[in-house]
Amino acid sequence: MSQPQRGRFVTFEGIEGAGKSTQMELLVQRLVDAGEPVVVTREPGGTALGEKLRGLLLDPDIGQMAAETELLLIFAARAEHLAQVIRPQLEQGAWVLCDRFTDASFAYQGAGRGLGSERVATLEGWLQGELRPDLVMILDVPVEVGLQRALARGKRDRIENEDVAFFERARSAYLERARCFPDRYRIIDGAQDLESVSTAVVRIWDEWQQAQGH
Ligand code: Z5A
Repeated sequence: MSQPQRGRFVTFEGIEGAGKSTQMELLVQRLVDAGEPVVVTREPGGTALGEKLRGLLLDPDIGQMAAETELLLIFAARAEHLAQVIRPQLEQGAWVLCDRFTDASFAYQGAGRGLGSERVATLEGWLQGELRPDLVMILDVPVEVGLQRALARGKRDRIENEDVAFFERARSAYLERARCFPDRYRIIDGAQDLESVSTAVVRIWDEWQQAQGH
């Protein structure tokens, strides 16, 4: 029996309130409508253990946590996610759409917390080997816009309690990564109205799929 072709791994990134979840749902619907096998997941999380770790990471009652602890907990959840969901699903030929992945660690822990990109890259290399997202959609919004949208939902989680400078560093890190790897990254202006953002996402998606020969 022939092996299924490896699936595709697509991630959505951006600071809080950038519109990742909203736009991911839109693409999921397109893939489902086309009859494609789709797995929708998120980080931190995506497995039973990962969701428990997410609860700890975002719990405002925990308060301060050493940046190293935060990074290692995130990668612990990621190791489980890779083993239980991402790798097996890609091997079976599924489209794996993930709300945040390792770019968020470069942005939030590497830049936001100031741990630097080398430590993140070391863990990335150890746990992921050669595995990287095939496409990273970065929804880019000014920090004030993102925080306003996110905070309109109510209670802040532990990371949302950070100051504006933290999110500015995270935003800059995302944009820098997109500049470094233009073949796999796309930046979308997420500050536009919902319909304009969706149109931009779909256009990028269609162009990318064409370039992939789909
Ligand atoms: N984290 C980390 O530090 N390191 C890591 O490696 C990873 C994660 C993987 C949880 O992530 C936290 O984990 C996150 C980073 C950290 N920090 N925090 N806090 P998350 O993705 O679950 O949490 P989030 O970024 O806070 O999600 P979010 O605020 O829901 O953002 P979003 O998914 O980009 O936005 P949304 O849910 O699609 O939209 C937010 C609201 O804006 C909603 O009411 C929408 O209706 C509205 N919206 C969306 N688009 C628009 C437009 N275009 N116009 C107007 N309103 C809009």
